[in-house]
Amino acid sequence: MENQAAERKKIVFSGIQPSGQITLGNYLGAVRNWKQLQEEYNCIYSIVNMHAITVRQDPAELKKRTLEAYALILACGIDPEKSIAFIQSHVKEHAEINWVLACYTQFGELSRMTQFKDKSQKNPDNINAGLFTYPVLMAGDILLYQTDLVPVGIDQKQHLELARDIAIRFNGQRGNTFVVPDGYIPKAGAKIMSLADPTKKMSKSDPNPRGCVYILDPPETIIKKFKSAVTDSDMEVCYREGKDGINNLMTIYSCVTGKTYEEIEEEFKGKGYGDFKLAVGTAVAEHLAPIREKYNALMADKAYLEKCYTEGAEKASRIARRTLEKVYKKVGFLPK
Ligand code: ATP
Ligand code: LTN
Repeated sequence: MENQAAERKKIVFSGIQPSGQITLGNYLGAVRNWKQLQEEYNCIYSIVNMHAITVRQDPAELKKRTLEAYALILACGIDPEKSIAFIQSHVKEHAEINWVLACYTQFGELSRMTQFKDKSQKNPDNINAGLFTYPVLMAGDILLYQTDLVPVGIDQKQHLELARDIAIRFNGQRGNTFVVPDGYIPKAGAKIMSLADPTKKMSKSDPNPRGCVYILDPPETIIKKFKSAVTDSDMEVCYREGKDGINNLMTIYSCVTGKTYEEIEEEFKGKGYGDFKLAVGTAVAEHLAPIREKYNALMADKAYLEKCYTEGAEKASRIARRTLEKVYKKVGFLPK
């Protein structure tokens, strides 16, 4: 029995919204780890287009971005032979489990979600019910696959804790049904800040593109954005409280080069911020160049992408269906 448990490969699930162009923050906080995890675990990754419509999206644009985001995660190293990569709306079980889980989630719990408060403030004319129940849909994504580990940036920690609470509650009331998932939040890169305002998270729906580095930005644009990154009036490249801009650049540099903060401080001792910003920009541009190339090749082969996401949805649905059937039985829905 013990052996059997040890032998079961852990399941990883994560998702990304096609709500804008994928940023360096999404990459360092999440997608980069997705690639590494697939060597060791059974990984399932989704382009969560159902989550994206909690904020108004132009339909043609959403459709285009969904395919682009799918191609981009493959370009970042997600291998559709090793992992399951699919588009959320293609697997109807996500919408179905959402209803049941919504009935196991409290209004008060959802009212405490900081992302809901932030997004309601940003979109005061469209505080829709979907935006409010967004974390339930996310809990469903995770719980449908009996997920053990969820690689996300730190901003998703609260949603993840809610998913755990919902699983524990459902298991407690209806008997063991779901694996209770754990988060997998990277030590470095879990919250990359905007280059234009280093007190704010780099976010793909930020209307100001200056603060955001997009994975598909050409090298010159990346270097230009880093050159104009907001820092401080100090001169020293060192990681210290209050130096938000420099700390952010050091984190990014460390993530793409593997150097420690001490090594970075040593490398830029006696040099100005100008040299440092150029070095970070160049390192990021070099790191992202192969991803951009691979992306362009994938986008030129739409038939291959279609084959991958169709097969991905079939594989995902097979797993999701088993959990959904179990859930329907546990809540007492009469079988067809
Ligand atoms: P939006 O601005 O539309 O809310 P987003 O940029 O926050 O989008 P999501 O699709 O919601 O991106 O998130 C995808 C993944 O990227 C999540 O795991 C999230 O935690 C992570 N992530 C998002 N922004 C950052 C960031 N600035 N630093 C590190 N990780 C991030
Ligand atoms: N809410 C997440 C996206 C997301 C997700 C998930 C992440 C939707 N479903 C399931 C991990 C697991 C976000 O990044 N904003």
